[in-house]
Amino acid sequence: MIFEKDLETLPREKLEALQSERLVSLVERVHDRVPYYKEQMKAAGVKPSDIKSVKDLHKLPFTTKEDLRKNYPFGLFTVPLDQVVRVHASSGTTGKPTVVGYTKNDIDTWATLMARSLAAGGAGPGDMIHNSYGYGLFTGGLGAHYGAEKLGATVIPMSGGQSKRQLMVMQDFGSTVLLCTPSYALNLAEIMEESGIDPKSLKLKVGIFGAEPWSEPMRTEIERRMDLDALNIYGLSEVMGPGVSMECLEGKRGLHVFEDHFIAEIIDPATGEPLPPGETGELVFTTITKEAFPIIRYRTKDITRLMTEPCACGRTFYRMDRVSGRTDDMLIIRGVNLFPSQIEHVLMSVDEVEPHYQLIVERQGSLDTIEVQVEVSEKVFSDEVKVLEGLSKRIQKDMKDLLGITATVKLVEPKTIQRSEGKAQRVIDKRKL
Ligand code: DLL
Repeated sequence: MIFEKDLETLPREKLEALQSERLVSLVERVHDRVPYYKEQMKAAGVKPSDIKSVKDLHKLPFTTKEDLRKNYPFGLFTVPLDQVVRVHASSGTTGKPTVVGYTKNDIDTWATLMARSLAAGGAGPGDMIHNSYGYGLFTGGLGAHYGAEKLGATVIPMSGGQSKRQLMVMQDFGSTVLLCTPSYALNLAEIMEESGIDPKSLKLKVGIFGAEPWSEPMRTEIERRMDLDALNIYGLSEVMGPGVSMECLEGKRGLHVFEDHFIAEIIDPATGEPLPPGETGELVFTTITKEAFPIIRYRTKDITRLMTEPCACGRTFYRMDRVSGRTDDMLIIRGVNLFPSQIEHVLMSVDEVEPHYQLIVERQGSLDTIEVQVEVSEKVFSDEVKVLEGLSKRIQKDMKDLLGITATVKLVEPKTIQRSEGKAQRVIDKRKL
C-alpha cells in the first residue's frame, strides 16, 4: 500500500522542482534565524540568493555532530521554544547528547512519514502494531507510535525489554506487525524457541527493523525463525527519527528515501566531494520541510550508496542501500578497513555458529588486533576439542579469504554473549587511544 500515492510517485522532474522550491525557502529561513548558519555561510562565501535549486546544494557548508554539540542544547532551533512541542535526544556515548526539537507541524510530518513507512511494509488499519522500540528520549518508540496512529492501525506501546511479557502480548493481542531493532528481534526469536512458541501460531506477518546496522543473511535468519517478512527502516534523530527511508515489500531491496522531505547526497568522506549515484560513500541529508530543527547537509557518518533504478512498487523516490556501517565504527585491522557488519556477513554463512557475536578490539604496540567471539550451539560446544579447533580455524580462514583480515576466533558457550533489547553493542573497544 502507498500511503500518499500522489507524492510518493511524483515524476522526478516535479519532485526535483518541489525540492528546489523548498530548499530555497529553507536556506533563507535558517540564514535569517540562526546566527550559526549565517556565520557558516558567510565563512563559505555563500549567500542565500546563490541557492536557486537543488543543483546548488553542494555550495552550502556541511553540518556535523560537533556543530550540534557546540550549539547544545537548543542553539540551532529556528523557532522560539514556545513553538516547540517536543524534544528528543540521541544517546551519544561520549560527551553531551544532541538535542532535537519539533513543532506541532513537525510531529505531524513525522507521523505521516512513519505512516508511509508502515504502509510500505503492508500495514494498515486493522493491524496490531507491536512497538518494541524504546520510548523516551530515543526517537524510535514515540516516532513509530504516532505513525501507527496516523495510519489508523492499533498501536501496542510495548517499548523494549520484559521479553516474556512481549511474547504473551503478541499471542494474546494478536500482534501482526513487529517494530524493534533486528538484534532484539533475534533475542525475541530465541526466547520464543525456548518457550516452545511456534512462530506459525502467531499472527505476525511483517517486522520493521532498524536503528542499527544488520546484514542480508541476518534478514534471512530472522525471517526463518519468526516466520515473517523482515524489512529495513532507517532514520536518525538529527534528521527526524525513524522514517527517513524505508524498504517496500515489493522491492525488499534498498530503502526509499522520502525525498519530498529530505535531500540525500553521497560524499567521499575523506574529501567531502559529492559522488555520483551508485557509488558508496557517506550519506548526507538536508531536511527541507522541518520547522523547529531543520538541518543543512548533515554528515550522518553512515556508509551506503544511492540506487536510482526504478522499483516495482511504483514509488519514484530513489533508494539507499542498507547501511553497512558508520565511518566512526570502522575498524582498521593491520591496514584493512572493516565494518562489524562485514564480519556478521561471514559468520552468518557458517552453519555451526549462532548469530550472536561480539568483537573485541585491542591494541598491541602500534597494531590493532581483533578477536571475534561467536556462540556455538550446545551440541557443537560439547564436541571434541579437535572439532572446535577445526571450526575456529575454518572461520579464521574465511575472514582472511573474504575480508582480508587476520582475526582470532573464539567459540563461546551458548548464551554467553549479552542479548540486546535495543541497539546491540557489537564492538568492545579496549584500545586506550
Ligand atoms: O536510531 C532512529 C531509528 C529508530 C531508526 C528506529 C530506525 C528505527 P538515532 O538513535 O539518532 O536514531 O541513531 C541514528 O542509527 O545514523 C545509523 O548509524 C543507525 N541506524 C538507524 N537505522 C539504521 C538502519 C535512530 N536501518 C543512527 N541500518 C544512524 C543501519 C541504522 N543503521
